Amino acid sequence: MVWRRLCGMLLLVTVATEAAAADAPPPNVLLISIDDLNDWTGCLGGHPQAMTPNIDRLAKRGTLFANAHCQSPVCNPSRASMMTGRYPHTSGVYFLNPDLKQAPVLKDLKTLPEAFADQGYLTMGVGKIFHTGDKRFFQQYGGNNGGFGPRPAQKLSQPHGHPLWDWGVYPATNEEMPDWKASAWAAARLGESHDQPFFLAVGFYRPHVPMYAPQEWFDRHPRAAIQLPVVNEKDRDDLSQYAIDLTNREHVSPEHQWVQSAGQWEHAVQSYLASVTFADHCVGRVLDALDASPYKDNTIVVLFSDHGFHLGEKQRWAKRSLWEDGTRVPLIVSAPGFEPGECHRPAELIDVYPTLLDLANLPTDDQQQGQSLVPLMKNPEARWGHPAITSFGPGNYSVRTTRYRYIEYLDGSREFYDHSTDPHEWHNLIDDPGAAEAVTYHAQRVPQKQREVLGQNSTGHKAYAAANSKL
Ligand SMILES: [Ca+2]
Ligand SMILES: [Ca+2]
Repeated sequence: MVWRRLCGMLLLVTVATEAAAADAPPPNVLLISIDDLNDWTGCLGGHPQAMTPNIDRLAKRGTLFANAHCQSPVCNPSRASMMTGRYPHTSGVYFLNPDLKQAPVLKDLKTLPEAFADQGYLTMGVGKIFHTGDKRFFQQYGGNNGGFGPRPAQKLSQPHGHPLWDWGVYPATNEEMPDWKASAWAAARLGESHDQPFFLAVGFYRPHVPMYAPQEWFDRHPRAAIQLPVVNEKDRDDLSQYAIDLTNREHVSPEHQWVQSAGQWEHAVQSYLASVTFADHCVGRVLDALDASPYKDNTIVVLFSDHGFHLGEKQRWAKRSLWEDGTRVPLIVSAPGFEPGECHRPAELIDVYPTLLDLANLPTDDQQQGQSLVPLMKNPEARWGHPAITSFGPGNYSVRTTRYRYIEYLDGSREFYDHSTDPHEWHNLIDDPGAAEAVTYHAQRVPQKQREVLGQNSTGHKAYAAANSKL
């Protein structure tokens, strides 16, 4: 009898605990990825004509990490790192291949959506979240809907070079754009009733090349009024030949000299701005669907881009650099119960995984190499001893702190920039006696253990080999 009464009491306690948990349902997660978006957003101010009203409104309701950086300035390693919580120098995935499942260090790890699935979440994805093969990682996957999108029979603006490297007005309608379809798919999922918490990831392909978008997005950025990025013609004079080779040789992006002489600089900048505004509009369609849903007040929203992009700065184009233009990314985290804010402490994309575990009250993972950003969401001025580390092949590292950037290359050449006086990183202070102490502090934060390069033959592998061939 006593035993039966005890069982009855235990049952009551269990029921009561479950009822309490049901009162505070676990938060949903909406993860929004934008491919190759640098700091040309309204909220980051990287270009005075950037027009991103939807990203800006998300920034106003969350924490804008205004000093956030990728772990690699290339899609595949950046995303493999973020989605597993391991740095490229830990995994050996430094460049466009191999896939994370081919890397011995990563292949058995739970990726971010899989970690949520393990905890009872419904995981859904659409578009580009991982570099490729997204459907492996989600319970429901809405497809890539044509990836980089439809292309005209003939290139519009750059007749030579890589098939994706082009820009201009194309196609005629928004409905033909894969990002439009992805936003519709995500909006439909947000319009459904789910009986478990969800993790929904939406990956947009623009502004990645080809920088094509319908006419209406170009109309928002008239070419005649386009402002070019500020370029200092003497900028490269204080760089090593290795730094120039690493970031220019064997690349598939156009030479800056060609872009200028062909009269295409304004057009390419316009096309990037138009592509960004289009992608932002697709972000808005998803945010509108969230706001119209019952999930509005119980969903964590994270928006990020996988790396930066040069449009002529340092007289070069595209990604694959360790400079601010190559590493700085938008990163916004909006979560129920947190005050909006702006944080200038260095944040890393690798921090997103542990941050989301923390915000969703899921078990922490000690093997994660990033840090939960929750302390900075509570207090953006909090002390923070974690610089942002970016690599581009073993031996090539950038260390970004609140004020400075330190770069160290495989050949031993180094750079040091003070962002409080030099936001464009024009003046290399590495030999400035006044900077010596700060240089030492940063140099000590360069990773000491690093894996060999995995994979072969991608643009990054080739640029790395070309720079190293002169050593
Ligand atoms: Ca990318
Ligand atoms: Ca310089």
